[in-house]
Amino acid sequence: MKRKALITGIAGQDGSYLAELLLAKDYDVFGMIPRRSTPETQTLRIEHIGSQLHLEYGDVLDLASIYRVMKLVHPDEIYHLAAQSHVRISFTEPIHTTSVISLGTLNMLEATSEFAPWARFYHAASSEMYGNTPDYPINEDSRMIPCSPYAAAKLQAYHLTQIFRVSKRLFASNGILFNHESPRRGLNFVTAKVVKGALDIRGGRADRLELGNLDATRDWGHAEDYVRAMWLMLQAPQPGDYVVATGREVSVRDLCAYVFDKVGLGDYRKYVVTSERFLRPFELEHLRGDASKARRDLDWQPTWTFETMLDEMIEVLGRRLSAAATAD
Ligand code: F7E
Repeated sequence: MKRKALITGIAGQDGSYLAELLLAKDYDVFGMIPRRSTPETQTLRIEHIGSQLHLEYGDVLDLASIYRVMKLVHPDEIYHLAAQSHVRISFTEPIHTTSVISLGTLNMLEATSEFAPWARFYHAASSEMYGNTPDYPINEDSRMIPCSPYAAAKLQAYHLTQIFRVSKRLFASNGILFNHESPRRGLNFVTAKVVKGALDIRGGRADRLELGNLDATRDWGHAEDYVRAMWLMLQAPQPGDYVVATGREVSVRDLCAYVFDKVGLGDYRKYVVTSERFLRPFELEHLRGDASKARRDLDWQPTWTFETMLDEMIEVLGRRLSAAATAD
């Protein structure tokens, strides 16, 4: 019998890589997709996978729809990735962000304990939960001091996952993933924005790039490596919480320097300007993770570096942009 996996947020960056990984491991893969006003673009990241995927309409805020999907699928593993995942936007849409993340996770946990209590449950927690913690580099025991509505909601969902682990005896794990990127990254996250911005300038479609805080640092890995960690967490003998990170910290400024040089534009300072619009009302300044526990207990380690990840983004986005320019 094939194992069955249910993924919420399957149409996002991580959902698409995870679906590919699970199909390669011979799972039956089901995805829960919310009805949106732009169905034409909603499944772009998973279109290439085709009919191997089973997609069902369902929304994490609609408990009845989750019940229906759970009863239909009878999943062995549940990967709960759905969220409003943009930190700055969580300041402008705090109630929506909090509902989708906190209540959405509670709904998924309730539905799991009601209809699939045998299933192994993965919750996509986030390094944002640590905020500007003084405990550095960050591991599972570092203090969590969230500094955005997004982070506060993730912290609640993280605790709910732990509470269901104990009170309902669910096999429920939290993956505390640090930033992870790829050519499938949304264009309003900083890595993809910088890569696209530099390519647009090189192609004559723009003459400058507006960014926010250039001094922030992040621990950036590749989404393909990070979805493998999600799967490993659900194969472990016991549920738990795991930091997933590379251990290397790079500033937005150095990200710009690398990308602008790589595409042949030279010094990024000729093109990058800072704009109030992209500053956050409360910034998380620095993030660097210590993934020793994942290395030790899950035998996980990253295979991509910051540079190889960006090189791939530059190559794939470059091809996509020149195909679009030719189509014009
Ligand atoms: O920002 C700075 C910004 O939006 C990274 C999400 O996946 O990872 C992600 O959250 C840094 C921040 O990601 C711009 O202020 C400067 O310091 O790419 P980002 P994020 O906020 O770190 C965590 C782990 C998640 O869980 C989230 O879901 O870059 N920055 N200028 C900018 N950021 C953006 N987006 N745009 C700028 O113009």
